[in-house]
Amino acid sequence: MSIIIETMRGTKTKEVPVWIMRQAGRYLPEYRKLRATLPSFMEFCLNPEAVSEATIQPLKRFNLDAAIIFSDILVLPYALGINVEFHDKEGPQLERIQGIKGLRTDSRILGKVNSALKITREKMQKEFPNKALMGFAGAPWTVACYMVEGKRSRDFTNVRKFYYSNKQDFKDIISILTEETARHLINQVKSGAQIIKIFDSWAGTLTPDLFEKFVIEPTRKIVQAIKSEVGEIPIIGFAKGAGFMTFEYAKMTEINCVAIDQTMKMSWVRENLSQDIIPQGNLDNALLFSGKSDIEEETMKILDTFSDRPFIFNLGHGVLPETPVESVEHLVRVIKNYKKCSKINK
Ligand code: 1CP
Repeated sequence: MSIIIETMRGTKTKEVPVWIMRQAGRYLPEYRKLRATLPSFMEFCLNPEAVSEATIQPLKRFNLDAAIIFSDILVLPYALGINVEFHDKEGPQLERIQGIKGLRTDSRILGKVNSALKITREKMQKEFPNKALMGFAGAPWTVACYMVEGKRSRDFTNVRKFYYSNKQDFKDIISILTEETARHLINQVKSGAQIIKIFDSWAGTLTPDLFEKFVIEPTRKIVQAIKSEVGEIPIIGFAKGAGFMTFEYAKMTEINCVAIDQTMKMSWVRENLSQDIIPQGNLDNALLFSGKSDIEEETMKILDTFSDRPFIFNLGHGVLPETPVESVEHLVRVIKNYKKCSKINK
């Protein structure tokens, strides 16, 4: 069994498991080459062969313990009939919505993600039998942010304004997204995903009350729906920017593992996170632009904090497009040599 799944079940494994958010993507030359073979990012995401190749690319280079299916959180709104385009500089551009009228589900679109998972799982069983395949989706709040705002934003103030002036419409959007996200994730598990991750990248823009309503409550429903349909499956939740609300989020949603961003102090996480929840994180993604000794020092600090507790190493947020590949290589080496080093140090 993969050590990342063992860890998520509460076992302290000899090696610390590691994977990296956005581990497939523009910092890899082989990804840029593959991406250039398809005209748009959405066409790329809906091409199961290309997706499968992009998913496996980082496993070929680095000793990572999991692959995450190459897709995007905005494939779901696209499947609901919303026009979504990705532009290099401005980021994603979506047709804006003000309610749920006209939303419909095109299951053929999400079916492409499932086909990609099936192909990838088969390949991994042959080539990387000890590594796990992860499926994912955006959480309802974060996906609603893009659907209502139509593009990225620093703090999605317009979306909060929209909620306060159109409460029922916004609640309807969240409720449709909760149902569709649960279904999308259940289908991913049925297609071969062994771990699920739920990305709530904009969770940190909400007041504690709205955080309970739009982050905790929908995520809890999604986790329950998945577990009642497919049984016990490890689920990672990431409520980026949640700060002290992270602990309530982890407990109330019943996720197995909580991803921690780089703003949190790991000793505080260690003290406050209940023992049955596995922490994951939280190296600053920008640190990969520093020298090898800095990377090593900061990585060791995180590893030492959790040296006697199940823990998954990751960055605090996705790897940045210009990140030197050698830094990622070095990072993974430091993590994988950790036990050996600590023995030498003793
Ligand atoms: O052509 C390109 O390379 C486009 C860049 C790109 C990539 C590589 C986008 C557009 N999405 C992705 C892939 C992606 N997105 C993955 C799979 C790759 C991997 O992890 O190995 C995943 C898991 C995501 C998830 C995602 N998309 C999130 C949640 C995680 C996070 O980073 O916070 C979010 C918020 C998005 C929206 C999105 N899609 C793309 C961009 C540039 C963005 C961010 C927009 C913004 O800044 O608000």
